[in-house]
Amino acid sequence: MKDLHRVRLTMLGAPKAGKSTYLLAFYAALSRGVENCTLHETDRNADVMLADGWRDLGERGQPPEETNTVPRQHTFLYARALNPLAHVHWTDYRGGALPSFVGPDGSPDAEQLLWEVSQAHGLLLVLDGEHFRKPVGADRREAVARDTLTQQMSSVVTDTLTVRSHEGRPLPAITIVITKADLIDWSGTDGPRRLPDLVDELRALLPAAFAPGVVSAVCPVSVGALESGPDGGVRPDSVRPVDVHLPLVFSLACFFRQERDNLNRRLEELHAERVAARREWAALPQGGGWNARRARERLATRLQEMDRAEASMNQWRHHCETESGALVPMLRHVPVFEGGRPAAWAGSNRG
Ligand SMILES: Nc1nc2c(ncn2[C@@H]2O[C@H](COP(=O)(O)OP(=O)(O)OP(=O)(O)O)[C@@H](O)[C@H]2O)c(=O)[nH]1
Ligand SMILES: [Mg+2]
Repeated sequence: MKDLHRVRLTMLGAPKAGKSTYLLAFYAALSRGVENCTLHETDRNADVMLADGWRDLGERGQPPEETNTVPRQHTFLYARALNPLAHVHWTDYRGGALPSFVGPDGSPDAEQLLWEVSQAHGLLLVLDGEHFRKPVGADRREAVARDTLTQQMSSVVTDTLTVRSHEGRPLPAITIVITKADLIDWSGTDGPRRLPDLVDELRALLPAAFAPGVVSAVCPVSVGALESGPDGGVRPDSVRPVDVHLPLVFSLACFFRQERDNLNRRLEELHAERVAARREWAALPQGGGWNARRARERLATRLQEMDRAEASMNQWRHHCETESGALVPMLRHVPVFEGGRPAAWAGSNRG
């Protein structure tokens, strides 16, 4: 299994936004499998902890403990149709890490969070759906930005986007995860909320997610209404996860598309190199002496190396194409954007 891709995902969100509960539901759904896609925590103890956490919520109505300053790190093995494809690195931070200071007087988890953001293939910006029950117009925008920490998120995200653009490194895919979507009235007669309106409100709160060159998606998710029972815990029958797999599906689809595009670029460069080597070969004097023979041998070896590199890159390219091809249709109801415009290749924009 040494040829697996490594995918780094970083989740940012305010305290109590629902990150840890979401992670439990997400793992419960994907360890069981969704449309042939599965995840498995590679560390047996961490796997048991996640499964226990989910059981505690469902059976005893006990929500996860508040995350402390030691982040919980996970490495999941992602497989599709039982083929292991990638190691997904995912860390659960306390919400308090985002607005904390870094450096000698700051929190170590805040420092680690910033480093992870700078390396991540995908960022999951977690916003509590509680704030989006009603439209977020100009009158409430600053208050919601304060409570959801979108101000801090924007600053951290803008920093990594500008640095990476400057260095010519790929930009992270951004998923705006709206947790507790069960609290939002999507269908009622009394002024139901519409997803496109929510997206417009998010453009104003998190413009970085809609910046040029950025691929982003908006995913409302829910773990269930988590209603309180008579004993004060959560009623087990109110645990009902909806769409919790979609942020991962989107992040992986973007990863495989980005890898494919990257390989396409490298294959083009290889093609240009091959044309140059053939031209060099043709320019050598016919027959020629020792020097020309040596040059021909050297060029023949280079061309053989290029053939091998091309074959392996084509194989990976095909693999990435197949994987993104399998994941993209699962995003049919997800609003996906490229540079802030609906992405023609995905989601609800696809014909
Ligand atoms: N209605 C509803 N409540 C939820 C949902 N997900 C989480 N909650 C509630 O939100 C609260 C906070 O959840 P956590 O998962 O601990 O939040 P967190 O973001 O990990 O918090 P910190 O670790 O302190 O940063 C808990 O009381 C959960 O029961 C959901 O999908 N629906
Ligand atoms: Mg937590």
